[in-house]
Amino acid sequence: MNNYLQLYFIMGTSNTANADPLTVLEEALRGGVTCFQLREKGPNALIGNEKYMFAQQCKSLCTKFGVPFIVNDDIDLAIALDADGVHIGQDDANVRDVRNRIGAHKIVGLSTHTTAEVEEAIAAGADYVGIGPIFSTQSKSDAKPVAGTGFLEQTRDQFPELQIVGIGGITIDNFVSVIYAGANGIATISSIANAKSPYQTAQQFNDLLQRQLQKER
Ligand code: FQP
Ligand code: MG
Repeated sequence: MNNYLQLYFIMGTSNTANADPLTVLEEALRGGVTCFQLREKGPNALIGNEKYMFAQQCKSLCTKFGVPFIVNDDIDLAIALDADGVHIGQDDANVRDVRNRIGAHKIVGLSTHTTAEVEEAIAAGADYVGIGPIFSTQSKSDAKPVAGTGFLEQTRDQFPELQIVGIGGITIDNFVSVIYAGANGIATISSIANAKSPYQTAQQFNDLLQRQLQKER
């Protein structure tokens, strides 16, 4: 699971317009996404047993493709499903508590916006940090102001070994600058979830990412 952050797909049932979310996920996986985060949020989000059932189906698709299945925010759900990990923001939970609850071998990701947060993420044993929004995004109504690649670059300079994924408004046309800034990978909702062909788009991302990451080495 070394390069699992490379092409990190995030989705919930409200992100796929008229397409069936499980079909979109399967296509994205077929196209080569390297990690999946279930982010079931928003006005029409599934809850309770429906959320559980949907999450279980997502997990089994991820397992079929050998891709880590990460749950956004909902630690209980992650534990109930024996998910591969969780992603939390600064206001969601405490990384040390989450780590204690889900276990040493699970993936814990944390959103960070300041150097102090990055230092704490490392100290608390987060596996990776999410940095963004790099560009402007429609996918998150309470997103922070656009940050560009500056903070990511600075974080990479300070912490050469840290696993970093860039997020927010990332597309086929702009992701190169995010890798160039030092990200291990990019996270996206809409560029894949809303693509005409999630399969082709994921594949295209993957090809170009591979090429770009090779150049960096
Ligand atoms: N980075 C990533 C990842 N995933 C995310 N979900 C976020 C950042 C945002 O808690 P948060 O996390 O600030 O907002 P929300 O819970 O609404 O997503 F790094 F994985 F790409
Ligand atoms: Mg959150």
